[in-house]
Amino acid sequence: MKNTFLRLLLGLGLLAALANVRADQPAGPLTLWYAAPATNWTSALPLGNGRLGAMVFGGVEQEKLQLNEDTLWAGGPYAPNNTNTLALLPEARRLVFAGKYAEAQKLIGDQMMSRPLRQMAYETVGDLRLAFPTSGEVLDYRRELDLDTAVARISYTSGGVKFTREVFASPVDQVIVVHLTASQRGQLSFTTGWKTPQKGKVTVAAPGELVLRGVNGEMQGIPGALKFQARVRVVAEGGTITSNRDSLSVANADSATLLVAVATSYKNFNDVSGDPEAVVKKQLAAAGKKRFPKLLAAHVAEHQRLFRRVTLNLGETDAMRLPTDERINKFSNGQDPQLAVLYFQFGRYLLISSSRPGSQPANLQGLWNDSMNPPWGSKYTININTEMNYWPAEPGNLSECVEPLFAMIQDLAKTGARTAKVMYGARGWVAHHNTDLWRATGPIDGAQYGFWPTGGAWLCQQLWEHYLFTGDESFLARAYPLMRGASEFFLDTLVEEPTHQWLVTCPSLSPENAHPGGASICAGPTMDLEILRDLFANTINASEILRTDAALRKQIAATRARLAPLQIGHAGQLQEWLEDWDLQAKDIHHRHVSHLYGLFPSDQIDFRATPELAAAAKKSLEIRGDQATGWATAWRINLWARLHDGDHAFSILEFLLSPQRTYPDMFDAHPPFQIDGNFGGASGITEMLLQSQAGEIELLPALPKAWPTGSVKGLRARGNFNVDIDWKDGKLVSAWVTSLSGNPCRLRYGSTVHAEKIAKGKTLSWSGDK
Ligand code: FUC
Repeated sequence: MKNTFLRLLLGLGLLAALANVRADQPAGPLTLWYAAPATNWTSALPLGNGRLGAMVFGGVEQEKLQLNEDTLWAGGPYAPNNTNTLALLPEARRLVFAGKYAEAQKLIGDQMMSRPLRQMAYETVGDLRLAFPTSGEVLDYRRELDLDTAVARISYTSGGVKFTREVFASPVDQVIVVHLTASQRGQLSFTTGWKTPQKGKVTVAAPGELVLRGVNGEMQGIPGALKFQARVRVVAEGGTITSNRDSLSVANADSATLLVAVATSYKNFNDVSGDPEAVVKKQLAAAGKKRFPKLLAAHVAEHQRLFRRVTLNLGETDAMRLPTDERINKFSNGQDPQLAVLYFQFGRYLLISSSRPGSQPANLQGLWNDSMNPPWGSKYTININTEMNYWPAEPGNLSECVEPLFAMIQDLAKTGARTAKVMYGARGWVAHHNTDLWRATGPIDGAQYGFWPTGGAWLCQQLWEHYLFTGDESFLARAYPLMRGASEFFLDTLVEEPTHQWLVTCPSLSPENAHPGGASICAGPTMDLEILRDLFANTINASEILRTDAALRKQIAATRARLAPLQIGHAGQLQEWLEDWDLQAKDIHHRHVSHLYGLFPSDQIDFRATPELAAAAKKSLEIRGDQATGWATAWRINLWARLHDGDHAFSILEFLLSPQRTYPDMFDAHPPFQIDGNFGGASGITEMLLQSQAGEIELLPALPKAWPTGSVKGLRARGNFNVDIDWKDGKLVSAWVTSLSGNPCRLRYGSTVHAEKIAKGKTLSWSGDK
């Protein structure tokens, strides 16, 4: 870059960077900021309103907004159930119980998987590009994302004129808004146009409006069945707007506002008859009636309604004045506790931006994807990743952001009922390790990853958690049929293993780990039994609360009692499989720690209630090691927090928040980018400060030495409590617990316990004494 200031800045490092923090541009504590434009996608800044996403690059001469709409996926409605599977199930089971695992895996892989073998991918819309005239020397360049307002800002001075860009994705007006200003009249000129890898055509619609019409891609032989439309309207103050063949040029304006609307013809997984043109026209007509300040104010108010519910303070240092990418490079120096706050709040920001009522749930990349063929299709991997996305939601006071996941489970209960019937001859519904926009539920990719029938059952855990956190009985009435259907599938498909006559899943696998039998396929992996113990308990509890299905309840309870138990192996570890295989597995450091589901997110293994199992889980964690892919690292933080070892959890957080696992824009690096690590990391930070499983609200259960003094406000605990905590010198100062349902409350700080029924709406303050 021909920019002497920037070169000096890079050369002088810290000092120059500090000097760049100008008095008129303070870096708010919840701001990500950079001294240069993004050079690649994982440096660009994410915006989203749940449905519409943008990655903002902030180039001086070329602005690029890479856009997503969350229903733009490949393919169309399809039903990939394999009609041969059912007849082959007995033979697959026979092979597994005869110890012929590799043969079972081969049979399954060759003949029992979904057709097609892969699911559909999430696709980019393309880019909105803005080309600005060549600039002279650029001074005071700054690019930032303010998490508190959900606005990205770019500013710089060129030729004595200060230029600014503000960009946001409004959940209120359902458009992306780009506002451009210049400090002197008539100085703003640019040309804008679409660029897309999709099959699309660009036309000028009305004066100042540019339309991209397209159809989605074919995949795996499933033809693209979606139409989509992206439409930008340019409004300029002063100057002129000229329509070119496939672009619009603004010349000598004072300021300009671009409104961007995108929609597809997706209505639901079975219906693609929507009219995207009608939708975007309506959205632009409505948003176009409002001036920029009004659009901005409505956007900020709606964002802050959710975002501002939680505040976290872990102490502030001078390191906060550095650009965010430099802070990530230096986090392990231990001088920047506030970066953990930024990471936590970035997680909450990403959830608000990628999952709002009415949108699709957050996928492997949340909402943000610049490719037609992203890693793992940017789908919903439900053997950990999608569940992890929602771990921070309830404790992080973003309960309504889980709604898209609930809607997806409702869809899966329909498509998965077909899979249950056709492929297993069973009642209820089943989903395997992945799903997509079309809610495919069969086993995919390969037997060793895909033939795992417990994905839907795990998702159901989120239904029960929502009830535990909110106490919402009408929600439970909606959730119960989904839980019952998931349970029924297993009532019909669990089988007796020959040695102990325990009930187990078969064939199944412990996500995606190969055991020493030369395969992943096995019977009764520990994780399945843990998930089923939860699913069955939740279904029983819900049926009691709702006073329904007494006979079924009994049957579920009898089945639950016969599930294979948790076992401790010869190394003192929690066994991952029915057999004591852990130390002979091919990869004893495997990223998945599936059998530790019982410790987190579940509470079947508890630090106090089941100390032997907790010690075994700890042993398993030690064998696995601390460093893994992004999400797997994040899971380990949560697990160590549940083991009440805050310093160990923190040391893993240091790795997660290093350049090895965090990109410059703070996106999680699997690598490649995958958003689950962001959400799992935010959850891990919460678990260090507050836990509420096992019938207690525990304050500061895993506070690391690195955070001696701080406060958190607005976290939520099971039982529908709001919790604020202050601590100093590593000790609790005071907690304020507000009961939102009037439930009994049992508080714990270390070995001190206090039980009190706080009346609904009342707050108890407690300093940790009896
Ligand atoms: C699971 C994990 C991988 C990756 C993929 C999307 O298969 O094992 O690490 O996260 O999902």
